[in-house]
Amino acid sequence: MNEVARTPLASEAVRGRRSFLNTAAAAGLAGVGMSACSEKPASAPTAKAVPGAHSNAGEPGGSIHMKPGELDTYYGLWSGGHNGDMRVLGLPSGREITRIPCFVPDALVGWGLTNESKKIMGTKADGSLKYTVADTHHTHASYKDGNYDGRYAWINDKINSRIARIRLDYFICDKITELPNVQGFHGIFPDKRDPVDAAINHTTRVFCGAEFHVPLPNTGGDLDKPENYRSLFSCVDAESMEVRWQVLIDGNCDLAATSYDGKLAATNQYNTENGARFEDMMSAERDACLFFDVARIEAAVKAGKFKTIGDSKVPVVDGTRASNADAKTALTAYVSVPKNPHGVNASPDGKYFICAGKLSPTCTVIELSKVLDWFDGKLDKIDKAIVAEVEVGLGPLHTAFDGRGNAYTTLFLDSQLVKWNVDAAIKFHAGDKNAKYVVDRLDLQYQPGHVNASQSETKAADGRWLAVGCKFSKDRFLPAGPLHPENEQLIDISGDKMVLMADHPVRGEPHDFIIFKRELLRPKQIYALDEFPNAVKDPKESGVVRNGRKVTVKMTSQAPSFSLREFRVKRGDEVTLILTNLDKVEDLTHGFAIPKYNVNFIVNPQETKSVTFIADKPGVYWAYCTHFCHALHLEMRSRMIVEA
Ligand code: K7E
Ligand code: CUA
Ligand code: CA
Repeated sequence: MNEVARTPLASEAVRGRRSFLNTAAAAGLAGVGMSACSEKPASAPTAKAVPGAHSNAGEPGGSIHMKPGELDTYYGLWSGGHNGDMRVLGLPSGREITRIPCFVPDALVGWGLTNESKKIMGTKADGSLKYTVADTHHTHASYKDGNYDGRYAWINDKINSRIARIRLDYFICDKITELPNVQGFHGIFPDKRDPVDAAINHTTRVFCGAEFHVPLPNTGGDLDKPENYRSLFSCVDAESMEVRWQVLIDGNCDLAATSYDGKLAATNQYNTENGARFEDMMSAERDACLFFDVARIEAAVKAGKFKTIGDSKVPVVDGTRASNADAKTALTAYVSVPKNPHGVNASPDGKYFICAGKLSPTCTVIELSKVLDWFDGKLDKIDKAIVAEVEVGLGPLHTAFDGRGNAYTTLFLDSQLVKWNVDAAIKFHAGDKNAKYVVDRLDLQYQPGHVNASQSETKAADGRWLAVGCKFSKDRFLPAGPLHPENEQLIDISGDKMVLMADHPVRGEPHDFIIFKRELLRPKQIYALDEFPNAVKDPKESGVVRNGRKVTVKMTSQAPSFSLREFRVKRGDEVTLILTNLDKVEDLTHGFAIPKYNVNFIVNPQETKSVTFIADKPGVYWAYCTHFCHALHLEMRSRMIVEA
């Protein structure tokens, strides 16, 4: 009887669900209805009464566990370190969603194997890749009105002085530029608006600092004269990715930052000594934070006041101390900071640049308006732009912000995160010894490097989440041999006290990352055929075209088959195979592998890729789809016949 009694209730529930779906469909929201897993919105307050039924994700103090099917509220773009890629994370869960290959080959997508990716990466005369190693550190995204606009992100390769651009519509690398005449290219930062044209309120330049000194040009001269080695600060055009100009400086560059008004770029310098040996680089008591007046530099370039170095055609202006002593014409300003500083970060209110001390237990706060006063001849000494220099702990490296006036600095030696109030630090520095600027401290595991908070480097800093890249994980994860992962820790900063929420192992070594609201991106999930000039737009265009020993094989894919069941070439032919995936269904990716020919790549919906190889081994080769696509995925093949 009980069963019978319950039946009407169950069918009511079914009817309720159906009618919900129908309502949604009627309102033109069928897609939303289909993906919703309950009649109640996930954030319905009543759900909280049921433990475990609601993730609380996104609420202060809430869980960061995502229920199955629940999407993260933030994107994280993480540098992939010496894996040479960029990683995309969902936050607050910390789930890795994808990796975007840039500087080094990637076997999943065929990056470094396809002709299109090789063209972006750069090849030698024989067609092989120019570089297969990289060391990515910093990633930053393009701005509009002081916030991310979802167009591009950039990432650096320190080893080979390259900067890569990521298109954030497709999450792919589309350009790589190698900077001339520099080594140890480290910090990058996009500008946030134009210094002159007020109508340009978005990123048009990316600034790049070079850490190592080299002979200029580095072609065999001055080998044993380190005192002649120099370092350059470079500006890359955000659209063309050409190097616009470079500045010859005293000392080196480390990290980079830009002002919200577009007027200044900055870099911290730990080696103002121009030392070539360890001890020399630490001999001076104070190093510098170096500011660049972007408009003046570009005026100097326009006026022809530059030289070029070696084979490079890039204009190089003189930003050395001796040539820039007169504030009213200076291109550069050297603000002194305690010895061997690390990161420099601009506060989201646009007022301050903060240099972390590294070897000094301090952070130095430099006021932007005072630096501008110096350039205008209104401030007699540039160091008067320093409005605070306060002790925060041992080994300060990088600083993030919450948009509520607090800074969060990693302390590498103390293995801590220190939360400190910038206004209170300024008051303390001005003599108010009652001003308590340290708000909170949190132990980290272990030895933190970069730190960033959600939206921290934008005007929309929201003080919600903060992540720290810990350089050592030691005992935090299951032991898996001598190589330990790094420990990315997630911290809730929405309250007065910082709360450690999660440890995530990551493969070494991400260094830097940014975290921003998911609404800022509108990624496309299907390519446009027109993005590819060589697209095979119709299966009828498929076939083999011979031009002497060069053979072009055109093919399309539509689950579960390739347009050519077989194709014939002759031994010794140079074969270029072009494959367009004509499937338009989201998530319907195919692979294409040829045994013994070292070929494997994938084509996403409406994407075209090509590979070129010499058919040097006669025989039958079953080219097959490597990416699960259909119930008949295993049958999805083409037969390459190489005639002897
Ligand atoms: Cu501190 Cu390359 Cu930004 Cu590493 S750098 S942590
Ligand atoms: Cu196509 Cu698997
Ligand atoms: Ca130094």
